[in-house]
Amino acid sequence: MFTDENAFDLDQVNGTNSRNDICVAIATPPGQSGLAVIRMSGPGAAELAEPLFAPASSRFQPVSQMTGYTCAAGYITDPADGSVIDQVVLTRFTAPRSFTGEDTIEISCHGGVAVKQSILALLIRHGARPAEPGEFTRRAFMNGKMDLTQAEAVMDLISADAARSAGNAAAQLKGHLSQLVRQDITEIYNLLASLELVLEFPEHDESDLAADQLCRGLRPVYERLARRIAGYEQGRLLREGLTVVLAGRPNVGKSSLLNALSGYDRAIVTAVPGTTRDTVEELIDVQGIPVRLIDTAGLRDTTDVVEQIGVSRARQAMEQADLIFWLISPEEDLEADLPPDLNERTHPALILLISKDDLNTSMVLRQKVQAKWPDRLVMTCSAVTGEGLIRIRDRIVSEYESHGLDRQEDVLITSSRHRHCLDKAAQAIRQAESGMRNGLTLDVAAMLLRRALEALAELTGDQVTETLIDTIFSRFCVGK
Ligand SMILES: Nc1nc2c(ncn2[C@@H]2O[C@H](COP(=O)(O)OP(=O)(O)OP(=O)(O)O)[C@@H](O)[C@H]2O)c(=O)[nH]1
Ligand SMILES: [Mg+2]
Repeated sequence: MFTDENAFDLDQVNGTNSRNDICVAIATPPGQSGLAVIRMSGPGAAELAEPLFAPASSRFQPVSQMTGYTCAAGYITDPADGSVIDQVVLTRFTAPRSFTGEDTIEISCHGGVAVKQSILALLIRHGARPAEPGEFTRRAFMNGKMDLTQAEAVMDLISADAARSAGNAAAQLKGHLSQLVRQDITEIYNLLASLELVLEFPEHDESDLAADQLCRGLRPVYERLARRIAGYEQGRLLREGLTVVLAGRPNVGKSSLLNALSGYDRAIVTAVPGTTRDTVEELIDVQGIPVRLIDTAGLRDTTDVVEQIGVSRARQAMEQADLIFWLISPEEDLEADLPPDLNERTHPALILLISKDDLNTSMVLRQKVQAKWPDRLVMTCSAVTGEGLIRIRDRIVSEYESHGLDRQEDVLITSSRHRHCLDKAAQAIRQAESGMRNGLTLDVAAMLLRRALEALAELTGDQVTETLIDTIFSRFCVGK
């Protein structure tokens, strides 16, 4: 039950809605917890908090006189009637040394829903405004504390499900992506500068030389951009997870394998063929890679309406899969007609997985299966003994890694926005380069380079529109 604890009717709130007023929000997740943090940022935040906070000891300074990075224990009290709302620890950050770059107060209070709400309401009554989604990060960006890719990384970090995704977001948070892109920007600028020199002083007539130099200079820039774009596919998988589908005929052990891989009894397992009637999805972490593992209804012709829907969902899941394990059980009659999918299917990443290896028939079966489908990789496993599970995980990892073209690249492009900007820049550079070889005039080449620079500046946020900023930050949660 997630109520929106930060929801306030904006009409009730006095004061302006300008971007540098004081905004406040509960920064910790909704619901009950041991502790919660309420965060308030904007010029005058300390003065606002001062009359509402009674320090626990006379040794503590009044809030407005506390120095940055210090905290004080005390009580949040309502001056209207002197009632104590909660015992808290208040931390002061002074501008510009805070996350947002503004004066910031953080109140660590107890995590009861009523307590958090009362403190939030009190601060709002005394002049703060409920923060919009992502407003704290937006302020940090506006105040030059971080660039756009770093701000986006903050959000990725919050929503990262697996260690590698978090690691990549953390690298972007450190600004690695922008650093790389800024190197490209500098190089393109230098090339543009020498080009414009020739354009401005045509009497020197060095245009042939300039064209030659430019072509040679642009090639490596283009190649780097292209490499980064190629890394997007891997970055996307890191962000959205690799989709791995367990498919096969009824009763071959798909659900049992899902349970074994996810470590708990997620899906129902019975000896009755046709147990699973819908797709069952579980997000698991395989060596730091987020994996959407999907168990499907066993494929067979059936008159049962519910099962029919399940079968068509199973086919859909297979179509969207990055990797399919097609399970074959030793109990299955190999000579009987297998679903036509398997014969005709051209999914590049379909692996034949002989299940129930503990039944001890697999060696012969394996040879038979391999003979029947010589082009496919054949593996074995048992959900009962756990045999083969490590190989399955390793296979998932190598599938993931096969999408990565350049492993030296230490930051992956994960956002489609970034990819779009890189695409635009790379295209412009390529046009300039190939155009110059075919007699493109220098001024057109210069225009193309400027277009590439604009696209890259949009990526780092050095040159963005208000609308774009709004779109990006609206994806954030309130309190961040
Ligand atoms: N011996 C042995 N039995 C298994 C193994 N995996 C599954 N089984 C048994 O096979 C039967 C079917 O297992 P499920 O996991 O429900 O198979 P399924 O492919 O999900 O079946 P449907 O959902 O009906 O398509 C159950 O009785 C399981 O206990 C295994 O590795 N070894
Ligand atoms: Mg099942």
